[in-house]
Amino acid sequence: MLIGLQVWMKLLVGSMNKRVAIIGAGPSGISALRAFSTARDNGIDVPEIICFERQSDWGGQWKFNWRTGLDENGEPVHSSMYRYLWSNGPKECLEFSDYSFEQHFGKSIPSFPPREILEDYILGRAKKSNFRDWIKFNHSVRMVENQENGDFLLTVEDFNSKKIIKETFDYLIVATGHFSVPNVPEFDGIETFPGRVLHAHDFRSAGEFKGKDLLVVGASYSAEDVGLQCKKYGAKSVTFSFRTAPMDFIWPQGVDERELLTSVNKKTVTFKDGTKKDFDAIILCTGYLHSFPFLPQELRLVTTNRLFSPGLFKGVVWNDNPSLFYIGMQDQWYTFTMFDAEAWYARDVILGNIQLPSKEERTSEMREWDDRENNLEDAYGMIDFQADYIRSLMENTDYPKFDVELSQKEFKAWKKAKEKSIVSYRDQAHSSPVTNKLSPVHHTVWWEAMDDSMESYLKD
Ligand code: FAD
Ligand code: NA7
Repeated sequence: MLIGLQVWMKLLVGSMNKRVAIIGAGPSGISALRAFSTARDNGIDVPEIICFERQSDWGGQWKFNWRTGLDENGEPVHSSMYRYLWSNGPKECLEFSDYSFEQHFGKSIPSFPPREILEDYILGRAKKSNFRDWIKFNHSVRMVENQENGDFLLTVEDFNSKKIIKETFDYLIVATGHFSVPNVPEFDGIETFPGRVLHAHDFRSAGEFKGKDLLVVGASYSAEDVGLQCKKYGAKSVTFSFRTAPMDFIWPQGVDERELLTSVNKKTVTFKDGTKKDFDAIILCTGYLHSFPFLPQELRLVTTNRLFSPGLFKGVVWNDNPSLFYIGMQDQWYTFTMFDAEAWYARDVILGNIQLPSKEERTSEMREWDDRENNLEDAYGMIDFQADYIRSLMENTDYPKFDVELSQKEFKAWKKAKEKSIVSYRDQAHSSPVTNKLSPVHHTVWWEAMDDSMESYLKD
């Protein structure tokens, strides 16, 4: 009760002399920093902002890490990205409405860029925003305590000074991502398998599987991309194993889909349909866990990878304590644009520009989104759901408008192109909802493009 009252007092008093902690300087944390720095640049008084990032640099997942397991500080390696990763959705559908690709690269570029290009784009906007000194790198948040007066007490390990620091904040924004802690199921007999068994989180290079018979468990984005890429770079065969439903794409020769494996006996894997096959390696593309070991139970988001995040009003505000915000916790069709829309919303609640409705009203609106998700029938419905969600955020803030309807259309065209050909959807060109221009076609078809360097990609 006391905490509830204090929180409301804070929201009423506004942002003067307040402190905001952001955890994570990946794309979501960067969106939050951008939202506040934009207000600051417009002459608005903003609170003191401190962003804690446990890696040595910004970019989150997009900062490729050759390491697996633990990093140089003994922290779990964050990034799950791998060599030769090309965007799996059209870049037009993630384009910042306040910083277009054309503005960054000085020309229009094709629709499915490799990782390095997207990293350069995200960081390009960040570098121009003058907020890097708000970030404390090599700082890992270990514990958050919600104090009686409503403040958040953060315990942070500083790997530079090797010290533990404690600081209090009025508001907390959690932007730690949710594709980093692998979900690793057990399969009967897997300990007898003589080859390499790894989760997609530890996958770094398709070259390792050249000439090999590969089993990929899972039927979603990671499975599709890791498996297909291994085939592209020379795997002898790729077998996907699904739990619920096959991906059912028209696969290239040497790729097939089977029901879930039931057991492993040395090299031989048996599937639910009774078939058997020998493999050299197994990659578990079985998704990730939302993990917030630093948060106490009452502040902790507990969810699976879904569109509506339970407990979060507008997918952003912790309903039980509206001084706490999460960014980027949803299953992601939209990414950077959605993180921006969420960040602008969180910022405006903190600045007092948005007055939140009562808890009952918030709960009722959340129930509507939850019901809507539970009744979705297909991927097209999911795209519409997330587009409407972004609209509902944007109508409350001054995040520069972009053509959401066009982005929906482009997402659906992309989905259709994938159904038509999984190896050539990346050769299509999409239109930008920010500039309204149709992007050029890439000089080399993706299936034959082995060089993913920036230099090669940006060639005309
Ligand atoms: P992250 O990028 O995960 O960043 C979170 C940050 O929080 C990290 O820097 C981490 O070090 C930091 N952090 C975590 N815990 C702590 C702590 N306790 N203390 C301090 N700092 C902490 N999206 C696309 O749009 N297009 C794609 O093609 C695409 N491909 C993907 C491929 C893979 C393999 C994966 C895993 C994801 C892909 N994504 C893609 C989605 C991707 O997750 C988002 O684009 C984006 O990186 C999410 O940003 P985020 O900031 O929410 O999380
Ligand atoms: P997703 O999209 O959460 O998918 C996880 C997949 O793993 C999905 O097909 C699940 O099957 C499957 N899964 C989960 N547990 C099991 C078990 N126990 N057995 C078999 N299969 C299982 O994660 P992704 O890694 O593919 O994608 C996440 C992000 O990373 C995405 O944004 C990409 O761009 C990169 P189900 O269909 O639920 O039966």
